[in-house]
Amino acid sequence: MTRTWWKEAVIYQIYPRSFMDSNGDGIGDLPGIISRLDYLAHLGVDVLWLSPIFQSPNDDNGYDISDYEAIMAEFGTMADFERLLAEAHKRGLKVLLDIVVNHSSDEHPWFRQSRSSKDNPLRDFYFWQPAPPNNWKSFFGGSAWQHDPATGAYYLHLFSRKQPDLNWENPRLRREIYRMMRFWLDKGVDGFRLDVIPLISKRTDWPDAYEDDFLRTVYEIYANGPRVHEYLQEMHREVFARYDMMALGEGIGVTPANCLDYVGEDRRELHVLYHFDHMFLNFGAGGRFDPVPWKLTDFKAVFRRWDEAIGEEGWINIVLDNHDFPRMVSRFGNDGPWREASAKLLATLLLTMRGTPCIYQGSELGMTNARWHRLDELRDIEARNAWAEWQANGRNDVQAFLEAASVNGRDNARTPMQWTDAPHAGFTTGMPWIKVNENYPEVNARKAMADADSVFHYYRHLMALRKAHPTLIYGSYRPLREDDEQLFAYERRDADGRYLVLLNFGEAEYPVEGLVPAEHRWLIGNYAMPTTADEPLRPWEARVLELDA
Ligand code: TEU
Ligand code: CA
Repeated sequence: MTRTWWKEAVIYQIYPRSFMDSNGDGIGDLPGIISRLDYLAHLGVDVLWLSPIFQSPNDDNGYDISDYEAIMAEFGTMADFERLLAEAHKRGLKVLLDIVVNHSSDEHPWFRQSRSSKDNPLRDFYFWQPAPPNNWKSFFGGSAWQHDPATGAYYLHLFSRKQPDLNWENPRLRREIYRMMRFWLDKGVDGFRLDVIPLISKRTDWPDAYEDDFLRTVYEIYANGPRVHEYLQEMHREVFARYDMMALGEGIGVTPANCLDYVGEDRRELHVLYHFDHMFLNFGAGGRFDPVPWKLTDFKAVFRRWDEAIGEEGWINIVLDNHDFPRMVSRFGNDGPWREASAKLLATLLLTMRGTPCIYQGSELGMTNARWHRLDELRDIEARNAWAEWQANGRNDVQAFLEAASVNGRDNARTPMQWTDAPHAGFTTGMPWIKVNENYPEVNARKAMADADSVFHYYRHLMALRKAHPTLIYGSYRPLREDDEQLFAYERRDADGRYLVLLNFGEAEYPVEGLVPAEHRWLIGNYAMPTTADEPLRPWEARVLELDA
């Protein structure tokens, strides 16, 4: 197991649109991020992952790119970006760009040319069919095949109609992508987060999808296509191998069975990936807007399956929330009376699990889901399309939809970062593009930084602990009491140390008899150090103990 910076780093994901607005237009921007770099350095993270900052019509908030080598006008200029990169590097912060190469925007010049005529030289940069060859559905609802009047043909889009899939079968397209990647790495960017990268190889025999099981279709048909590893090995040769960089794949559709095909050190493809198995646990048959209960034993089993699969051969990114999922404290914790305790407990899981942790903006404050009271408050295309689909299926219960959106909608993670108790939480002096969570007077960075016992400072202490005890990075992972529905407990161990992590996922006290060896030292926790060795775990209590090796 080689030791590298990207295994030891803690990543912080910024959703630029909602992070900090510098010019009062209500939209976050690059100068806004620059103004908050000292905050991020103080927090103690190492790598910034910026969600897409490239030119885009923002149909899917930047995940629909119309110019891969220009900065989105609303976010600023290339000069702003170069200043951000220099200022970040000055503070020892690395920067990953989020690039979306499975699809472009339909406003990209490539697509404008491709759709213009059947014999345009760029026609085969995308997938065109005379008629839909199968029943594929988009992640955002409706058919994945869109009729285009200009040539009377249909093009493929696994996401929105404005996100046509790029045709990776075409070597000229691939060469263009690799050149673009080198353009950014030559500027000093430290790596990429590669959006839905397991989807880039299509099954061009166009087999039918599973009508009533979208996730199975994603795992078995959309992802892990016949040439995906050929493309990634070529990408590694043409791009990654030439730089000291991090290639972090969004591993939609990857399983414990095939993860090493993507991140095995000998594969020379990706360095790290994150997976979705625990993130989809509460998606019912109807997907995100059909939330179902989840069990802690299933949640724990995901971590064990993935740790066993990755073993000593590969590496993964540990994620508990991001811009595509509800806030972790609302989803896996308790955003009521135990908000701070459970936010710290989840931070303990995130930062003592084996893998590179990723903190999503605002998680360090214990930010929560918002309550969505009206449809016109929702901004996410996935939500808007889902509501249209509900109505098309005769479901007009707005309250039920808003309840589902409040539990599982992506907008929950996209409400503005809460900096102070000033209007709009200090995010903007204008009208924010999306509403601010009503709890910003209590939940904000200024208040957290002034409170030694805040979630913010707990994250700082955990990151310092992780750096001081590399066993928490590289040590083995051994789960305990896997069939317990309240306790998440595990050991981390190697030649340099042995640690026990105890996480009480509930309000009831939990006895520690039989769990804690007589010889141990309490290192950190979200309550004061226990007064006796057998003190039961208090509601939502997290404890990290050092044991004799
Ligand atoms: O996400 C892909 C993805 O897996 C999520 O969109 C999720 O599966 C989906 O929301 C199901 O409910 C990436 C980006 O992170 C996301 O923001 C983009 O919308 C998507 O790709 C298309 O680029
Ligand atoms: Ca702005």
